[in-house]
Amino acid sequence: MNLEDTIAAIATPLGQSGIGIVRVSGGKAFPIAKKIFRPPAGKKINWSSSFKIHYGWIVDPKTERKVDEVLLTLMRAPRTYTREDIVEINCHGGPVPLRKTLELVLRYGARLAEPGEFTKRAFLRGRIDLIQAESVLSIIQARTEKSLEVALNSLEGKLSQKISLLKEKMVDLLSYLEAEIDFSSEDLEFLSATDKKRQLEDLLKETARLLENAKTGQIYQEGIKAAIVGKPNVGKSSLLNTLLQRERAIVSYLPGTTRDTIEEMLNIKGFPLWIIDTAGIKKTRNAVEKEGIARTRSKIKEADLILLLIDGSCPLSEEDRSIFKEVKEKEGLIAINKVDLPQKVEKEEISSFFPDREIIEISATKEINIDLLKEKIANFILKKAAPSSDDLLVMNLRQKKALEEAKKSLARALEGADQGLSEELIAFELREGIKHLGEITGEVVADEILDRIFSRFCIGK
Ligand SMILES: Nc1nc2c(ncn2[C@@H]2O[C@H](COP(=O)(O)OP(=O)(O)OP(=O)(O)O)[C@@H](O)[C@H]2O)c(=O)[nH]1
Ligand SMILES: [Mg+2]
Repeated sequence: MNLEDTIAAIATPLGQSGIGIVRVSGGKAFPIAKKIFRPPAGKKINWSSSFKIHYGWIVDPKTERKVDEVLLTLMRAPRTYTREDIVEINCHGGPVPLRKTLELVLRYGARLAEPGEFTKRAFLRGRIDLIQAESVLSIIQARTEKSLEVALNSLEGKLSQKISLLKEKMVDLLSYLEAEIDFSSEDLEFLSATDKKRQLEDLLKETARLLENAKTGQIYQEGIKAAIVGKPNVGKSSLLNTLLQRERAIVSYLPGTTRDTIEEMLNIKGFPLWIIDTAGIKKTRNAVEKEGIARTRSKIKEADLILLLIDGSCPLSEEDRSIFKEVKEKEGLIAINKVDLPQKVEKEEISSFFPDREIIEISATKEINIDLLKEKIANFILKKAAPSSDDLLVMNLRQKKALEEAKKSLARALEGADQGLSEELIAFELREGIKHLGEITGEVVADEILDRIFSRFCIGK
């Protein structure tokens, strides 16, 4: 990627919309705009102005034919998204005016931007660090208000600050160790052995806390998975439909209707909840049903929460009992469905099997106690994602892995200090830890990793 190029892209989705934006960034952005933009007759544009919006037309300079009526925004470096000159052209939101305008921009010296290249430039030019760059993607992909909140925290630099602070402390400690190594012949001690250990312990604790906090943030961002599980015909698909308020899954009076698992997102108090409808578990020789039930079992493993559904209108069967055993180890809620019908189910037996679990009585089709069920699910999530006094932070897998590596280095350094190993060894581990923290913010990061990160962005961002 050449930073000297001027890049351009359509920054809005292609389709019919109110407006669509062509974005241009780089040294040639203003000269290109001058070439293809015409203000209304008699008006002049002050091209050295910045953050000004101008009304006019995009024209093809070869023929002076009008391409679109636009608003042109001029933004001068360095106070821009990429720290380069940026021109944004607000066209009418149709694919033809947008493509035609982009074509002209490319003809006069820009090249098409790669996915995420605008944000990559913001990072490479030092306006934001890698955490902030990645948070831009999280903001675009946020599913609920809570997901957005944690992504915005990262964009603001709250996670970056925490990581930098941790790193500074490690660098401080490292400098003491290095001084001792340099002056080892003079037998100088800059920091007592106890102080070193204490500092390492503190650093380790802080790292662990950050990781813990990020786990909560992850629930805010990615949500949790809840699988509706039960024997055939208890009303699992009906419950899914009622929760979603639309007829997503096929419901029928025939047992064994659902064959494949269905996964949909529900916003519960701002948390994304992935709700999974599964095939009813039973003994079968039918190959398709067997496959469906195998999928149910793998979803049970994957799920954070099992919503065990029991049909209240009939007595418990062996099928119910064997499902009880299958889900006993997983966290979950129990709901007795079809309370609108005469009840035959043995509630006592269920409570004696699950002594710590509350049982909710619902009707999926008559919509009885559905809000209560949602409330219980929300409580379950809140218990898992206990808000801490700190800012909510979230890390993606890449960031988390690097922080975990840093934690391992710190743990080894502490172990070394405990065993009275040489300063060199402890210093080595600290240096490793610092390197891993640098990977998170992007100070030391390989090109392939950067490419991988930004390729997930859309073009024009
Ligand atoms: N009366 C009553 N009938 C219900 C209720 N919930 C579901 N049903 C009926 O029970 C039958 C089975 O419902 P489904 O939602 O298809 O059951 P399922 O658990 O998904 O069944 P499988 O996909 O076969 O495992 C249908 O006839 C539903 O209309 C309820 O709350 N009350
Ligand atoms: Mg079903």
